[in-house]
Order: sequence, then structure tokens, then C-alpha cells
Amino acid sequence: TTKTIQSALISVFDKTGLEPIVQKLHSQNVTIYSTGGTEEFIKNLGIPVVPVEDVTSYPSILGGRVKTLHPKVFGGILNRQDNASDIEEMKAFEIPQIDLVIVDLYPFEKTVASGASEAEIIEKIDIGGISLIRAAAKNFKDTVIVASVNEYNYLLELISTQNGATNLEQRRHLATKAFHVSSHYDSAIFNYFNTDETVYKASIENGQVLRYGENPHQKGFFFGDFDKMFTKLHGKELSYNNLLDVDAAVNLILEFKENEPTFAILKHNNACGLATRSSMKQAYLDALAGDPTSAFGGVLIANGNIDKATAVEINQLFCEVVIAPSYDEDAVIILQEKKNRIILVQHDVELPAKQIRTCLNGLLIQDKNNITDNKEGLKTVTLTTPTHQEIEDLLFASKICKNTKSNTIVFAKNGQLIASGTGQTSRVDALKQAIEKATSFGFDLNGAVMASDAFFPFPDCVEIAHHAGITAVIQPGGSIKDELSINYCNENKIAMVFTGTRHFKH
Ligand code: 93A
Repeated sequence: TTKTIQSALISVFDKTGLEPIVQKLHSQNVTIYSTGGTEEFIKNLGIPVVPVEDVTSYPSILGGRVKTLHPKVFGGILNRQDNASDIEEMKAFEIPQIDLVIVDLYPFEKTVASGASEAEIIEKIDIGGISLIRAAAKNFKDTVIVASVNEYNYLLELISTQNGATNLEQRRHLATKAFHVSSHYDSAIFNYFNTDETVYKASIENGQVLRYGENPHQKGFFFGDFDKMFTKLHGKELSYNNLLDVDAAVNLILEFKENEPTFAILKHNNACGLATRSSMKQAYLDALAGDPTSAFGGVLIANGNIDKATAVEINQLFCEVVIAPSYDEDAVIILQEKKNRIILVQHDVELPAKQIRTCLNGLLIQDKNNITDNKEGLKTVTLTTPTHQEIEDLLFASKICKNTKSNTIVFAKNGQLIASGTGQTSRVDALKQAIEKATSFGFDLNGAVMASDAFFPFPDCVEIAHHAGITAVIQPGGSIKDELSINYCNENKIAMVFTGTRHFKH
């Protein structure tokens, strides 16, 4: 597999660092072929060089756009030296062997960065050079490719210490470097052309075109296999906002997969009603009771079958989407009465383990929050311990809290979401919103529990909650002022448990 370099084609935009290489090649009697400017440079060093035009019998044409693109050049690079018919054709067409190719491409990226005109940028898309690189790299079994100034030292080392001999491993190494250069070069060209408009065009081809984005003046697309997750039984096309709500609903109800019949109602990606009951109908009614105002136009989701009795109740409500793993036939007939209402059967499919969103000029990627607080993980930090029912409600509230926009405060009682404060800039505001909502819908907060997605920085929250009637609290803990909240709870016989897990959701 050892080959000696006897001929080289050199075509470089930047001539820096080339001199020692041509000197060395010349001292080893290597025949050097070259293009216009490079040929001039080598000639000026007093080193013999064959113009590539002498090989092709063609001048450089179209203002230099076509200078090396010729079968005699590419034949010399691409021929297989162990292939009888290749050898024959080389002779028949008088193609010179080219053992080494050295290229430095037109500086496309630099030209873009310089603020040059589109015409100048286009002219700097190298065609011949990139083809030389690809051809020589493809034929690394026989050809040596140096596609960047960065490889000059490696090449010098080879031709100095081994007298121009290379082995297969070294040529493969250089080919790998060369494909890195060519792929980077083509990506740079793609990125220059790929404006937002073309992203959208590509989206239309690969993604699902939505009627619009979050608002009518925004375009929107969905990438994903919706039909793998759901069977749509009825209703209009899902909108961008529908999809976001469906996503929130699916993630929320996943927390209650093992529970008794559980029904949730969501608006703007947050639960405004949720209840666990012995029948689905009751679960729906008690979810609705949590906030009948917000439920209007909401997304509904059940963790189990929807029967006729439940459907009759749902049918009274104007809602956008109903999701359940299954429906009784007569339930579907009732739900279909509203023409636009979207009815989805949810299949048991795993959701991605990572979450991605754009951020500044890039992306943010994170693991999904897949910790659900459980009994074993709770640490009672107060003298008062929560009752059995309170523990159930604390865990129930915590699951809702985890799936609600921060800052969040969730109130629950006997397996029902009583009220929540969602997406507030202060925890106190979230708490006040929850109290206000609970009161306005006629709930008695005495004996209700409170969940917080993050720790209390001050004891003000437990104090306000206590005055509202809250008797047990679940929170991650971890504030330097935890002790103040604990002391307040102890003085007022409130039970508080720490989970150690924060549940921010933004
Ligand atoms: O315009 S090209 O795409 N057409 C060609 O056939 C061609 N062959 C080599 N550009 C071509 N080159 C490029 O010319 C090389 O990649 C190198 O960047 C440059 C060297 O030109 P010169 O030797 O005239 O300075």
C-alpha cells in the first residue's frame, strides 16, 4: 500500500506556506501541474511547473470558472492503479497520473463576512477545487489529498522523512481531513442561502402546515407523527395552540395514569380543573367545578374511558379538544354533536426524553422533568405531621404544580384541584391569585393543602396560606430561610413536607 509521489497538482487560493512544499517536491523530482496564479507563484520561485492547460489542451475559460474541470485532470486523480481497464484507458486517452493534490479553496466564508455583494459571493463558490478535493479523497487508495493549509506540516513531514512515500493509513487520514473541509465548505454555502423563508419552504415539505402559528399573522408548522399518538375521531384541524395544549394535557395526565378515574381541563397549557373520583363523570364534574369560567374553550383530558354519562355532561360545555384513551360508542355520538369539537383517542406512546426550544441564536436542550414526588421521598419538617388524606392531597397537588407554569401555587382537597396561581412573577402573587380564585368559586380552604413548585424565600407564604385555612404544605425546601417558614408552621400547627425536588416550568 506504500506509494511514492511522482506528480502533483497544486491549485491554491492562498499561497502562504506553499514554498517549502514545492521546494521539497522539486528536490524529489516530482512533476508539478498547476493553475494560473499558483503556476505563476511556483514559476517565480524558479521551479519548473506544467500549466494545467497543457494537460487539458484547453485554456482557463469563463473567467476562470472552468480551469481544472476536465477528464484528463479527474482521470489522473480518480484512476484505480490496480484496475486493468483503468490502466488501459489512461493510456488510450493519454491521461497523466496525479499522485498528490493540494488545494486551498476560494474563501467563501471570508467573502460573505466581508460584506461583499451577492455577485462576488457567488463567484467565490469554488467548483473545480471542491471537485479536486472530493475526487482525490475518494481515491485515497492511490491519491494523496491536502485540502487545507492546516495539513501542510503533515505533508512536509511525509515528503521529508519518507521521501514522498505514503501508506494507506496516512492517505485515509488526509482524506478524512479533506471531507471535513468539503462538508464544512458546503454547509457554509447552504447557511448563506438558507434564509428563514427557505426554512419555511423546507418545513412545508417535511412538516405539517398549520393554519397559522400562535397568532394569525404568524406562520406555523408541526414536526412530528401526530397520527402515531392519536386517532382523530372528529372535529376541525388542530391549531398551533391546540397542539401546545394537547402536549400539556398529555404530560399532565401521565402523572395520574395509575390513579382512579381522573379528568383534567386545561387552558393556556395550565390545568384549571382536575379531579380524581370513583367515576369519570364525577371526575369531570369536579374538574369543571374547579374553575367553570376558565373551562370555556378548554382542552379536556381523561386518564380512562369516557362513557355516555360523562359525554352527556361534557356536551354542555364549549370545549376545543377532548382526549381519552377510549370512548364508548354512544359517548362519541354525543360528543360529535358539536361540529368543530376535536375528539382524540390517545395511544400509549412514549414521549421524547428531551425538550428543545430556540434560545437567542441557538437552542436550549434539556432532559424532561421526569421526577414525580412520592410518599417515600417526603420529609416532614414540622412538629405536626400530615394526615393520610393530606399526604394524598399533597402528592396530588404537587403533580399539578409540576405541570403548571412557574411561579405556581396549587391548592387541593380530597382529590380535587381547588385553585392555582399560575405563571406569576412572585410566589406571593401566585398564592394570592389561588386564594382569590378559590374564594370566587365558593371553595372552603379549611383543611385544603398547598403545593409550591419552588421553596419559600420568606415565611410570608405560609402565613398568608394559614390565614386562608391551609393545613398542610408541600415544597422542595432549600431556602436559607426555611427555618422561618418551619417555625411559623410549628406555631400554627401546620404540617409541612419537603420533597427536595424543584419543579420550575417556564
Ligand atoms: O472557478 S473554479 O471553481 N473552477 C475550476 O475549475 C477550478 N479549479 C481550481 N475554481 C477552481 N479552482 C480553484 O482555484 C482552487 O480551489 C483554488 O482556490 C484556486 C486557485 O487558482 P489560481 O491557481 O489561479 O490562483
